[in-house]
Amino acid sequence: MIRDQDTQRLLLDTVTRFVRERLIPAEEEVAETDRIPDAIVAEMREIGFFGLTVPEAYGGFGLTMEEEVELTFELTRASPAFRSIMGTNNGIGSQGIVIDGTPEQKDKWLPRLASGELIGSFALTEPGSGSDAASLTTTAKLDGDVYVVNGTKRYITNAPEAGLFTLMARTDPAQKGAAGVSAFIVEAGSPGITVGKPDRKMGQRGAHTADVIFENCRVPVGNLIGGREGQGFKTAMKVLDKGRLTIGAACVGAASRMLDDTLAYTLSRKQFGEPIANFQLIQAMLADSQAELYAARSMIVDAARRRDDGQDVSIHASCCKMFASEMCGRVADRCVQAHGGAGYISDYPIERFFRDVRLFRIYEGTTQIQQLIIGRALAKRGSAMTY
Ligand code: COS
Repeated sequence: MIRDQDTQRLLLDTVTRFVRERLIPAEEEVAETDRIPDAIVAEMREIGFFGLTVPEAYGGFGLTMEEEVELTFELTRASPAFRSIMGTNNGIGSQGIVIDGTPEQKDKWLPRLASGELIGSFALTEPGSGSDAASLTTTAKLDGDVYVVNGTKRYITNAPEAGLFTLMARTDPAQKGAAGVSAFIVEAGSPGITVGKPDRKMGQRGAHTADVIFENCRVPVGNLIGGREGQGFKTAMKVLDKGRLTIGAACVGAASRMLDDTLAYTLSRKQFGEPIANFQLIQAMLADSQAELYAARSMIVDAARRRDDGQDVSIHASCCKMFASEMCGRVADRCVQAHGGAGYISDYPIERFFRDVRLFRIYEGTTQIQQLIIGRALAKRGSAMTY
């Protein structure tokens, strides 16, 4: 749902200009220094990028899902690291509170996430619990008016920058699965929290992940999301349903950038006396990429509209995340191929994007987990989803 076409157009224009004038020119520096310049982060705060999805009542823009994916298509034409720094505040780092938080929790934390004063982070994965998220072993033991948290979280996006974690921990050790898990809001500066060294990743330099270790960290009972134990796994899944739509949109943005760069290259590169874009075998790669890009974009907009309409889009979100991230991987591969030797040289952005987009098929649920979610749902229904 687009609430107001004029406002949306204005916002999209702002993002498009910011991407063209500020983000793309800074990509090289970010890749070299592994850091987004402070001035750019400050501008992002000023424009309101950290609060895009936080409701207006708490200082955000309160974008609908359709508005958000449209904006993400534009924003992610620049390196994924730029989205990552503000992505958790708009997605997995805030939505637990937005979706399931109590009014007091919303009042206390959402304005600070919306302004970008705090960076939010989502702590679910552990050394022994990745795809099987319900098997997590971090514990939160009630002791008077605090929960005492112990455990290690792994590959936590924005952990080095985080001011606030949405933490999933087991409050009922007798319940081994999802039912024993609760979600908490944990301030990063709390005693008993250690953030590990940033991981050395294949790509996405400028976006950081790290371990977060909890040792007898005392979390006030008031920070239990929704005020009820045993709901944390469901909160995490709801957050991921939304996150998977946004990742799908990020795949569309990255693929459209890669295709544009490749078009520019193939139109300027001459072989056999003419631009290689004139050759049918190159055109086949461009055409396949364009068609798949269009398909991914269309399904994401459809799923976003359904979510705005109040429908359960869990299956749609998995379809979008799976198709769009795999599409993005295929586009990246074809674009490197169309660049020839230049595609393997780091002077060209495609070499960097090829590494950066590999993560899309892994985080917020691997392709195989999306297959499992879709396949299970179909087996339960006994019929195809008709739209
Ligand atoms: N929305 C709301 N509730 C959900 C839900 C969703 N999308 N998905 C599952 N649930 C609920 C189920 O209804 C069930 O509740 P009941 O017991 O009351 O019926 C409970 O959560 C457990 O669900 P389920 O039995 O499906 O859990 P599984 O352990 O089988 O795990 C998968 C499901 C594999 C889908 C889940 O663990 C997953 O998504 N793993 C990937 C995690 C991931 O994406 N990690 C990335 C890192 S975070 S960036």
